[in-house]
Amino acid sequence: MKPRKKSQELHARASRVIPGGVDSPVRAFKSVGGEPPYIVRGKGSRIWDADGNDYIDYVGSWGPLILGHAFPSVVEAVEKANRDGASFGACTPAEAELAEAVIEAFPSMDKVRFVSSGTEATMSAIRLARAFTRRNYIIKFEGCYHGHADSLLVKAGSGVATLGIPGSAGVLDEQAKFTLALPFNNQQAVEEVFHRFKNEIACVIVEPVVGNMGCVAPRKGYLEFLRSITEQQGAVLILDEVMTGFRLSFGGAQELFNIKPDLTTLGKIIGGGLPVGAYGGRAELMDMIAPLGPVYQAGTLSGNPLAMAAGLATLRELKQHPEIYRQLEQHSAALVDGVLDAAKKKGVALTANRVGSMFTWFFQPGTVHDWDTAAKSDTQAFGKFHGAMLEHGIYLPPSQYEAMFMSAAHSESDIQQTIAAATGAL
Ligand code: KE4
Repeated sequence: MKPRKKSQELHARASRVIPGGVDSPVRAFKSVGGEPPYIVRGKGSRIWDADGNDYIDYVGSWGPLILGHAFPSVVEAVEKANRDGASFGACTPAEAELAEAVIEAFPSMDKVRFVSSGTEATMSAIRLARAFTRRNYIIKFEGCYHGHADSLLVKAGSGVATLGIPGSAGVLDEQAKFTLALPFNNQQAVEEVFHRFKNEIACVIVEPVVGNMGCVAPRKGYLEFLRSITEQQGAVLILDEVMTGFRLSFGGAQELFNIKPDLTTLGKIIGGGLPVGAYGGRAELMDMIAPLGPVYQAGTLSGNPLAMAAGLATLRELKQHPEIYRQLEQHSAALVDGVLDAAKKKGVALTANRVGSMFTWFFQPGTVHDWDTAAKSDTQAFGKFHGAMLEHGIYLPPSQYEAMFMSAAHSESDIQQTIAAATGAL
């Protein structure tokens, strides 16, 4: 590993003109310490930094790159589209093509609208749910992240307060109080709030498998419970599959757990590395969206040709090679178990959660099933591990509370190299 001198110079330059030198906070490495490598190239399972160091990458742009970096058919599709013009702000054939592919994979959707980020998707889905139900309150869960719209940057009030409080400066109390932030995997908390706010709750939005407190799976029956109570109470169930869509299976978590939501949000993989988000669901709701109905939502680059081309090429590859999901399962299981074994041999307190190719090692002895248990992790120990793995050429998400991602490009030898590195890093 060469000293990351060029990355340091680049970070000093960026920090003079961009807040924290980053365009998204987690990239600043604040929660693991040290300075971020500046990435100049990716190919397959690897990325290279400005000093010529290469790393086996388990971030994969936070989920989109299920095929690996610079996948040939994705690169070609974007290059071809670009030669015909990057954006028109007009109707183009590729939008319906990608919409049909998404709807075929997600039968809970009659219609889908493309936007340019997961944040736009969840923000729009909540606006639609409020319009459809004519209700104000929304339920989200602590540890789940749905992007940075004001109504979602909210944390749980203390104890009985229940009403949300701002999770960021600049979010008004008046906005936050309509968001009820509850513990994940806790049915009683949801029942109590639906009782207390009878006929006032517009929707429940949930990551069906959480990636944003680290990976946390729903307890058996939990998603079915959310589906039935929202149905009984006339609330909209929004499955935020920005991370899990096309990741956990071609039909996402809703296929894996056989849950039919009213609305689904997507992103990441459907853009193949370019900016795309989407929200979709029953026509009864989606036909309320402008220009058909009273719910306004718009976007200059929504459905742009380059992003559509990247998404279509990615979904085509996944559809033509379903064996990819079996390989992702096998490689992810081998890696997670290999590192757990190494930790056991060294007497390091480590637990892991994994669903398919999303996984997290938590530096603690317990089991992690919600934010409170996740937060018991030793983040210092994680930071040390992260830094040591980086020195061994392994690039992990720079936070204990993020999921890791396996791609179809990761090989057996990548897995073995990573386990060997972890054995030294623990
Ligand atoms: P974006 O606005 O970042 O495209 O999507 C927001 C979002 C919505 N829903 C889920 C389940 C998500 O995971 C995300 C974004 N994920 C994070 C990674 N934990 C993006 C990384 C970042 O913020 O830099």
